[in-house]
Amino acid sequence: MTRRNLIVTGVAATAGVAVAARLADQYGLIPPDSGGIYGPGESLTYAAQRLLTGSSLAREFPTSKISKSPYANGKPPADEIFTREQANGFADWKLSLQGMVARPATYSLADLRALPARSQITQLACEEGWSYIAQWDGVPLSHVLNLAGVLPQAKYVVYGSIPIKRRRWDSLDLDEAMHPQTLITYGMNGVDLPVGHGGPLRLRVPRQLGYKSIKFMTTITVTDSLKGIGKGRGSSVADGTYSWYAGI
Ligand SMILES: Nc1nc2c(c(=O)[nH]1)N[C@H]1C(S)=C(S)[C@@H](COP(=O)(O)O)O[C@H]1N2
Ligand SMILES: [Mo]
Repeated sequence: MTRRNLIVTGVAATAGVAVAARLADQYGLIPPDSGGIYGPGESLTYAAQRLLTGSSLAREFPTSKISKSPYANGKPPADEIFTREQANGFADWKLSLQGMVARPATYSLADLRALPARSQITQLACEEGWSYIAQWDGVPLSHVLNLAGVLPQAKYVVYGSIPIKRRRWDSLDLDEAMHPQTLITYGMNGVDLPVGHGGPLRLRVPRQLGYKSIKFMTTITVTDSLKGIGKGRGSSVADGTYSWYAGI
């Protein structure tokens, strides 16, 4: 049987969480939030989506579908560091790339803009039920990861926002991090990424719900384990009540 058949048959025939969990384990597809009451369900969703949808692409739209008034969720940080950076046109904004890489690096916005760019028109869908379509411009995360040289034992890419009071961080498995549509974005709809939408830098992860698209990004860390970070569930929101994997 193919992997796909095996999963479909296994899941459909038994609808058994234990079977699914065993299969997921076999393929190394146990998510960091696999513990607790919802854990087996998280494993089932993550493993099934990874095995069935593989490297599929998020839908891209024509320019005519770009939303006229995209919803900016929340306010830009009222934090002093952010305000100072903003007043300075984000000239000193830095993105650091560290952890399990051969060549750690720090990028300014100008450095990122000098790298090969990609634009894509995708939908941002919030878990609350609203969504909008926009064009995002940036550099594929895979490009900077390849420049840095990801070490063979690495499994996850952790990324986070400016250390304001409520620093937001999240992580992706390497499949999602290396996916061609996962972008470090500095532009939206042809202009600099507005602060309402996470400017000057945000990660766009169009195959997952909006909350994985962290705004005001300053750090990227490559790691083989999420255990020591926060409560070990893979993201600041998964440390709360959200699921780590948010595939659409
Ligand atoms: N730093 C940071 N990133 C964040 C959030 C946040 O509160 N802080 N909210 C997330 C959520 S829940 C969603 S739905 C999207 C909203 O993106 P938007 O403001 O462009 O609509 O940003 C995500 N990224
Ligand atoms: Mo959201």
